[in-house]
Amino acid sequence: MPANLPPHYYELERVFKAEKDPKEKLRLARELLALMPKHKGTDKLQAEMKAKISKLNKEVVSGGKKGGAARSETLDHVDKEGAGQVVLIGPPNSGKSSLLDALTNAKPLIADYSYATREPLAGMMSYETISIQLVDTPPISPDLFENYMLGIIRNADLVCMVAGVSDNGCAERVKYVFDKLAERRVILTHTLPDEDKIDDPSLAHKKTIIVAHKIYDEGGELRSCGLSEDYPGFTIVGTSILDEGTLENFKKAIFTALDIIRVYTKTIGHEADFSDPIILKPESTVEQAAFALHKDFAYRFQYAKIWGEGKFDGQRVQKTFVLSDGDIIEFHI
Ligand SMILES: Nc1nc2c(ncn2[C@@H]2O[C@H](COP(=O)(O)OP(=O)(O)O)[C@@H](O)[C@H]2O)c(=O)[nH]1
Ligand SMILES: [Mg+2]
Repeated sequence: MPANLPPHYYELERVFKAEKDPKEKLRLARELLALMPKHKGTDKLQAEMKAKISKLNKEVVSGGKKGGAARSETLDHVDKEGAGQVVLIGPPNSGKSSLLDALTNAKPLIADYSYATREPLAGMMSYETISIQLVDTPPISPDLFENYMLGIIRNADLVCMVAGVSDNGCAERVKYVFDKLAERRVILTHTLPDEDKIDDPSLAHKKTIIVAHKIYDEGGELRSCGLSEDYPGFTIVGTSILDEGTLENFKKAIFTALDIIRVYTKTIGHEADFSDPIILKPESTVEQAAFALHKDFAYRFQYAKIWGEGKFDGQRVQKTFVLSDGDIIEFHI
């Protein structure tokens, strides 16, 4: 039986074979396995790739030292929680840890010296009816680049590039981060390209917003460092730890950039449950909402009733009905 591998599999395989860094090689191996169609024709190929993954995993965990002490943590991956995972990256001292501290329950080390943050640290941020996960990270600069940052960024749903606009050399420091990541095949972009227009599958395009942090310098003067001229098209949100309103704007900008909708459920004869919405991509249908809730639900589905803006209360709809943010849905099975 032929394997019928997708054309970009071979491209990615070439990149995989040439890659020397075991962590990146491991990530590429997992990607290749995910790309393989799962049928009899690829059984052998799948088994071989799984064996490679297992070998690379051992190598990464032992830090490349044969027989060396195994490190329990893998820094290149943070388990996702909540409605989306947002990674805060940027040059040293720009205020990444201060933002995590101000917006979540996490307690990072904040310091006026560079390189205080040594490892990724996650915290949960509440936004209206949902929680969004923020991940603080070590800086990216000519003096420090942690390879695991590539894994962290590739896994995230959204990147926030935190620029300290009252820091000396802000523009160059931010440019360094964009360039360094591009050199490692991670492209920070304001709009994701259509999947069928991506020529090089080894590139990861990551949706990014820019945070113009420390908009007030120590003298209270309003600052900027030319970000809107240097990065046209990007959402740029001005923030300061000292100004609660700017932090609220930042939360809203994150929610908007995540590009998700919240759909609430209600059971027949009860009020809607606003505590735990189903998180979906925009333009999702009632069927996709049912599927996200439970596979069985989607199969047994008869019809649904919808409440929301621009609908009649309790309007009866079929599974192809397209949902909007804030809709309430009652499944009838
Ligand atoms: N003026 C001003 N300083 C800030 C602000 N946020 C953080 N800082 C200071 O900037 C320095 C670096 O902050 P930190 O959060 O550790 O930066 P990180 O290295 O990017 O994690 C600390 O001295 C903070 O007190 C802000 O909004 N305005
Ligand atoms: Mg920090």
